[in-house]
Amino acid sequence: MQDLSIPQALVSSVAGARHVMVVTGAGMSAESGVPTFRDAQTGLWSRFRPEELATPEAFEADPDTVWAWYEWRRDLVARAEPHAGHRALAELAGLVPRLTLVTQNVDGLHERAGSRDVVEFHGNLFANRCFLAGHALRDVPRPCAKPPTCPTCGSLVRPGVVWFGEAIPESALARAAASAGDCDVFLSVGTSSLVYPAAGLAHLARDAGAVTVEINPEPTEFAGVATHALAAPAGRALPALLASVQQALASGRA
Ligand code: BJW
Repeated sequence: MQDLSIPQALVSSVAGARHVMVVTGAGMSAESGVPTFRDAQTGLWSRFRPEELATPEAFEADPDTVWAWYEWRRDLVARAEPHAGHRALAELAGLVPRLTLVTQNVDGLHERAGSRDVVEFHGNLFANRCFLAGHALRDVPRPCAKPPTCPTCGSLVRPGVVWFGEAIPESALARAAASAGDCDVFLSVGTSSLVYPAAGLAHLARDAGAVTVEINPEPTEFAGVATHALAAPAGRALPALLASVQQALASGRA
């Protein structure tokens, strides 16, 4: 594989940063074999559009189908492994004074790669709660073909993720917004930059004066306003960035 050249100005910004913020999206997990959100789903699920399954209205209308889609994704994620890009982010956190990692992904791959204190902006596939009262149910035995009922209130159990039209968990939103206003380098990795409020974080950081970076093989609209755009997959760009930052720190060039 050809080496990816990282702009020296970007390396210096990261190596000298006080606070690096990273927001990841579905493209971050693509090289682990987890399809991006808008990639065609395979097999049984190819006739459904994810945007039409990830809503409270879809669950109310057909809970069994929506639950089965999430069970299929849980199986897929349980078999997936973090890749070199996930590991590079975990390692980068040890090189800079502060790194805030916000993920829109619900797959837990950052934590499995060693990242700590990850802000799960859209929840987690394995954290269930009941539909009506939000009672938390972490340990639903699997496999589980149909949504179980809540032992406390009897309502159906749903995946603990944030669907379209639902609010982002308050603490995740507050931490992410505060970090975006405080960071000096902001990396947007593997996201279409279309789904709000997550997509707004990059603009918050840019308006507050951060150096902004997009890593995406298919540049999005944000690439046009970012300080740097690396048109490469996360599994290649992040290890290359990490190696350049390590080199700069070792040679005192930060
Ligand atoms: C690679 C790669 C590789 C490939 N390496 N890259 C402002 C304007 C208009 C609308 C709105 C607005 N504000 C809010 C809205 C409404 C809505 C919204 O944003 N709609 C837009 C579509 C327009 N937002 C909401 O509804 C949010 N809630 C909200 O605003 O609540 C308000 C409220 C307040 C108070 C009370 C009540 C309500 C909630 C959004 C929740 C999104 N949830 C989902 C599902 C999560 C659960 C699940 O997984 O099932 O989150 S939707 C889906 O989109 C998922 C993702 O996290 C999210 C983002 O997708 P992402 O990551 O960008 O993935 P893709 O697939 O789109 O793109 C992948 C990218 O990777 C591509 O660019 C590839 O090129 C790239 N890639 N391989 C690097 N190897």
